[in-house]
Order: sequence, then C-alpha cells, then structure tokens
Amino acid sequence: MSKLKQKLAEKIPSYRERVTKLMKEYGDVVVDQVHIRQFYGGMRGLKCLTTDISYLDPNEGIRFRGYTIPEVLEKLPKPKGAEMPYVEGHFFLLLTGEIPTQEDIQDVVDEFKARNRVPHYVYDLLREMPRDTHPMTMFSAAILAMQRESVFVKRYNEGLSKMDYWDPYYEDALNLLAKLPEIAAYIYRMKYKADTPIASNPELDFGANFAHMMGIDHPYDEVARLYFILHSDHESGNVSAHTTHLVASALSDPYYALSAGMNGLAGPLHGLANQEVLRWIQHVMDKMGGKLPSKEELKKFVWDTLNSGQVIPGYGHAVLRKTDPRYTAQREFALKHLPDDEIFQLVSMLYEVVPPILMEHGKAKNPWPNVDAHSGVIQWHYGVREYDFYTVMFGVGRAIGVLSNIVWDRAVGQAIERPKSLTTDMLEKVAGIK
Ligand code: FAM
Repeated sequence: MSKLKQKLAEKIPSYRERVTKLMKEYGDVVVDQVHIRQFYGGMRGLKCLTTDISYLDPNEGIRFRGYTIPEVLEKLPKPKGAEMPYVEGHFFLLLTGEIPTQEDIQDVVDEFKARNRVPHYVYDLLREMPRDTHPMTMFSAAILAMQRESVFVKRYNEGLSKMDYWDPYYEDALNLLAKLPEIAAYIYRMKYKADTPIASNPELDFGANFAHMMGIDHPYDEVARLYFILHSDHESGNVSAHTTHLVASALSDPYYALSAGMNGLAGPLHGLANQEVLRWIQHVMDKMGGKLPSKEELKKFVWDTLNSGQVIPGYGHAVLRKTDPRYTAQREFALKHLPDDEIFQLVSMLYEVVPPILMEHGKAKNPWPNVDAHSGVIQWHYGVREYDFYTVMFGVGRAIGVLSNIVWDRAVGQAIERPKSLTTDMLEKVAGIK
C-alpha cells in the first residue's frame, strides 16, 4: 500500500467517530435557517454542506486544510531549484491535512507515474470529434470515456462493504488525476498546434510534465504548478465541486462524477469566466486598434458592458467580499515575471477602474476581482493564446480538490443527496400571501 493510502487509512477511523458522534448525539442541533430568497437565489449562503479539505472565508479567501495560499506556497516542498511547490505535495496536503515531506511527495510522484498511461481509445475518441468542438467538451468526454476503467464499479459489483467504498474511490481518483495533464496537453496540441502532441516525460513532476507536453519552456512549469494549486479547491458549494459531490453521492464512480463537475465548470459564470476575461480584453484592444486604452477610455468600456446588461467577467463572487487571494498570488507572479506585458498592464488598470464602477453600479455584492480576472493574462504571455483552452487547465487543477473531496465523502459515509422541493404555491402560503 502506498504511504499516502496508508496515511488515509490511519486517519479515517477517528474522522468516522467524530461524524458518528455529531450525527447520533447532535443530529437535531439547528445550524442555519432557510429564507425564501435562497429558494430562488441559488441557495446563496445556506450552510448545508461540509468538507474539511478547504474553507472559504468571505474576507480572507480560501484556506486549504487551514493554510492560506501564501502559507501553502511557502510550506510545501518544491522540486530542486523551483519557485513553486510540487502539485503532488498539494494533493497530499488536501487528502491528509498534513504538509508532506520530500519522501511523502516522492511516493505520490511514483504513484502518478505508475498510473499515467492514457488508454488509446481516449485518443481515438478525441480525434474523431470535430476539431472545432470546445476543448472542455473534449476534456469532459475523455474523462467519461474512461469510466470503463473504474475500480470502484468492479469492486462494487463484486460486493463491497460500505466501510470500504473510499478505497476504490481513492484508486479511481489517482488513476484519473495521473492522466489529466496528458489528456489536457494532447487536446491543446491536437487542436491548436497542428496536431503535434508531445510525449510525456516520466522524469518530470506533474506541473513540469504538463509544461513539457504543452511545448512551453521554463518558467511555464512554475506557472503550471501555481495554476493547478490555486485552482484546486474552493470549499464544496461552488458548481464544479458541488456537482462532483452530488453525482458521486449516488455512488456513480469518480469518472462519472468528475466529468459532470467539469461540465459545470464550463459555464461562463464559473470556470469559463477566465476565457471570457481574455475575450473581453481582446475586444477592448481591437476597438483601440491594438493600443492600450487610457483610464477614461477603459471606464467607458466597463460602463458600456454593464449598460448592455452584461457582467464584467472576472469580477464579483458568490462568497468572497475582498480581492481573491488567488488573484493576488497570480498578480505577484506577474509583477515578478511579466511586469512589462501589455495585457498585464491592462489587467492592472482594470483592477483600479472596475471596483469603483461596480460599487457605483450598485448591484454586485463584491466589486473585487476573482481568480479568473488574472489567470488568462499569464497564459497569454507564455503563448497560450487560444483562450477557450483556459478552462481545461482550471479543470485539471479543480480535479485535485474535488476528487480529494469525494474520497472523503465515501470515507465518512456521506449519504445520497436529496434535498426537498416546495412549490411556489407552498412558498406563498409560508409567506402568508395565500
Ligand atoms: N458585473 C456585473 N454585474 C455583476 C457582477 C459583475 N462582475 N457580479 C455580480 N453582478 C450582479 C449580478 O449579475 C446580480 O445581478 P441581478 O440582481 O440583476 O441578477 C447582482 O450583481 C447581485 O449578484 P451577487 O449576489 O453579487 O453575485 P452572485 O452570487 O449572484 O454571482 C458571480 C456571483 C461570480 C456569478 C457574479 O459575480 C458574476 O457573474 N461575475 C462575473 C463572472 C465571473 O467572474 N465568474 C467567475 C467566478 C469565479 F470565482 C469562478 O467560479 N471561477
């Protein structure tokens, strides 16, 4: 058994005890109340989910297993000479709650290497799809196509105790994660780089291997590591995490669940926003004849977008009420590595211009930028200019978090999800209108 799995096996019993105690002895304790606005308002703010992998504070932003982003970037071990930590180490942290040693990380690196061969039929499937298919559709379809490999399905059909569900879920999660960088890079090179895929290099870590298969030199390996870590998890109520959790709650295996989660990530209000940001910026640059706009001109573009009933992509958030620390981490990287990049300058200008306008506009509860306002500019700088691919990279990162979550869902015996609906008539009666 790998050290990672061993560590999980050791941790699960005490978690189960805590959950059993809460359920049996405190099951009737009231945590929150439901308001009518939440029925139609996307259940915003309703406290009814649980995860120990990450927690999103509205003012502070995300903490992964209790660690802020700067702490994660500082504390996690890094490959020799690297600026950014091992993605493998971050996965270890999310799954176990512990900062791994170099030895722990090597164990995960070896685990991924042993599982990274992508079945040939995945390539056949991708090649058969029309080339103008959106890369998120290709990515999700590739994940779904591999469902026949599920260890969980095989073990479940053989007769598996509920106590052991987490074990084959873990196997599926690792088998899947190990293959995602190659699938993503293959889609990119097939679709946008004249069909010239680059073979994986077994000597490289998760992030560096992705950069290698994309065909982009250093420091893109650092970008890949940073990007996958930042996008990994954002507690469990966001669309991609919640969808993955919901589908897995029916004991659909991790392939079905992750593919579904990726379909949610592909929405413009969620993961597709990074593509929308670059599309919006290009539109501004085109209108300016390729030149940077002045602040006044930029303000006009922002107001025009709002007045035409559209959202400013990359700004606002359902939970956050401050600048997203994932935005800040990318901004710090950009200030160090690409301070003179024109698009970065435009993104910086937007940071000054948009929040006061959104405040004046008076609708968005959070006028500050989220992760997606910044991720595209760094990709653009390193030559990944096909912005409809950006959400696929978000997806590789997000898989790390949502798969960790569903392994733990099975470990603590989370039930099939089934909230209760009411009709509008019933709500009107509750409101006293009828
Ligand atoms: N530009 C213009 N209007 C905005 C806005 C923005 N960036 N953000 C929110 N609003 C509007 C929103 O459309 C709503 O209007 P209506 O009352 O007319 O429906 C109003 O402000 C109140 O919304 P809210 O409560 O502040 O936000 P929600 O929780 O409903 O929605 C977001 C949150 C993220 C969907 C929303 O802020 C948005 O559409 N932002 C732009 C798209 C984006 O950047 N998405 C990526 C989010 C990211 F974190 C991720 O998931 N990857």
